[in-house]
Amino acid sequence: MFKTVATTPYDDQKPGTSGLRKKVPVFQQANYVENFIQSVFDSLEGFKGETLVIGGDGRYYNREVVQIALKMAAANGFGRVLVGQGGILSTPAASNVIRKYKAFGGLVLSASHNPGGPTEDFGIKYNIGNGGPAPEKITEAIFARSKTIKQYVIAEAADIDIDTIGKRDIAGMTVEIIDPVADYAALMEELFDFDAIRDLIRSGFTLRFDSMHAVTGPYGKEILERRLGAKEGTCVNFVPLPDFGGHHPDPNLVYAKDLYDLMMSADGPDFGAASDGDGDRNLIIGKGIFITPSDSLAMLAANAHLAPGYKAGLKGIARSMPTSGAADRVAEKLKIGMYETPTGWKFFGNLLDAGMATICGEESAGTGSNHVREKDGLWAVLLWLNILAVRRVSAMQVAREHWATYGRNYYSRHDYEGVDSDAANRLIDDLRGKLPTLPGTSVQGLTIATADDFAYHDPVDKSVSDHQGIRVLFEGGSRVVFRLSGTGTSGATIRVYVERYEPDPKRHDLETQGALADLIRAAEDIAGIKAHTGRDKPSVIT
Ligand code: VG1
Ligand code: CO
Repeated sequence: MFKTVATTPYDDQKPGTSGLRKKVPVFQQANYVENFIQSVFDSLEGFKGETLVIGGDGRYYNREVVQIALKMAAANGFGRVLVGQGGILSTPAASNVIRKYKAFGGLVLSASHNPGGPTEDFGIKYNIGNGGPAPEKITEAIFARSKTIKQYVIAEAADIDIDTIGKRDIAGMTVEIIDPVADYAALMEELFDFDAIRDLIRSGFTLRFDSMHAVTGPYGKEILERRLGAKEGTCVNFVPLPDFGGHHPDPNLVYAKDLYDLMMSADGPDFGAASDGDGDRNLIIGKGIFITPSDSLAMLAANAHLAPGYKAGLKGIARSMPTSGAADRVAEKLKIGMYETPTGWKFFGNLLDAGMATICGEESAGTGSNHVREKDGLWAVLLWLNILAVRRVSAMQVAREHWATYGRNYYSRHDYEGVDSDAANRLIDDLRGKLPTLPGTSVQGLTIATADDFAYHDPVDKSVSDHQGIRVLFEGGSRVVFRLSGTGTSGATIRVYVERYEPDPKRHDLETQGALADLIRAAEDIAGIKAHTGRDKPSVIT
């Protein structure tokens, strides 16, 4: 019933910021998927007879990998696997299912916001029993194993029906095909005041939710339209497609420009939002105002107590290092802990498990809380709606009042995508070499206060993660941060994060790029992006 298959290692199965991401043809190489999944299982202990969760964002190759993973889970000794119907589970929904059914862990099949299709991206990520991405200790073990793997085990069984809800069997292991939306929707009803949101919508408040042809379509339809009574047509691009309709399912001002343009128009709805390929990111745009993800984190934290799930207040806030300091001011006012972690959700898990943080966020359109251990796009939308339903003001007013109280952190990220990897590494190495000489010097009229290579000391498990981004802080609180992306699949992406703090309400109406112009020039002067890469402007500005 089970067979052992001899294999040879691949040398490139190193999980990045969020799992292993490669082009589909790379995953389609002989034994590539099998090697990685076996390396995952070989890096875990004590799962015999336990439950595994499998689900993905529905992109191209999702269904094939679900079948392989099921057969390998059976051969490796799992007792039961829960699979989202059709192989679908948004990333936050997968996290919830792992927690709710006390699974040992889960395989999340996604390349998130990266494009999908036969020549585009695919990804596999392992999540642990708390529902969150495996910590570095495990991802490092998986990579080490993948470099020495000699064999894998798999059930010799026919593919099983993953499209019909119900219980079946594969080589003696139970497989339960579950509704991908039901458990998640039930959790949202526990956290938020659906009656208040329904009243808001009944009073004429209009919204649009753009699923970008990706996984949140069925979640948005069920929750926003069916349960909360938003009119049909509120959800757009809600049918998940294997190639996301040929688009980038990345909810930012570039790839969700239609939504942005609508929200800036006179007859646009009151509130607009979008989510990414796997449903963990959110884009929030109020009528006439884009809310940066860093600001959204701060505004949600400041108002979270208005939602039933957070009425007891927050224990603490955590943000990734490149995320703006807006949330820090909220934590200061609330007199709660504030934690600064490296990029990637895996670093929040310990803080959430230890009850040190309740809300977490990243500048890359990720916000979430202790309800799961992933960022959660629709959760952020619902928290915004709950806050607006209680306060009965516009998103614009929420933002203006927030800035008046705390000051405004102008913020932008400039990405240089598809850069030659050697050139990108040299740029970072050169920067690192320059760090000791930078403090005290001036660029573009700004004086550098400190400069370092961010290292994170996890306060819970005491692990240390080095080289998590170069930070240059200027006198007065502005800063630029440089790091290389860990989610791309071709060449390198250099990310430059730029931030200026502006306490004066009279200066809260500036255009963002203008407000950051001297810092953007300073970033170029410090890093020599053009000299290293030949690029004189970023490919994406968010
Ligand atoms: C990017 C973002 C990071 C996010 C990660 C996964 O990583 O910057 O904040 O956690 O994507 O997001 P990088 O290494 O490319 O900068 V997603 O929606 O994959 O799940
Ligand atoms: Co995502």
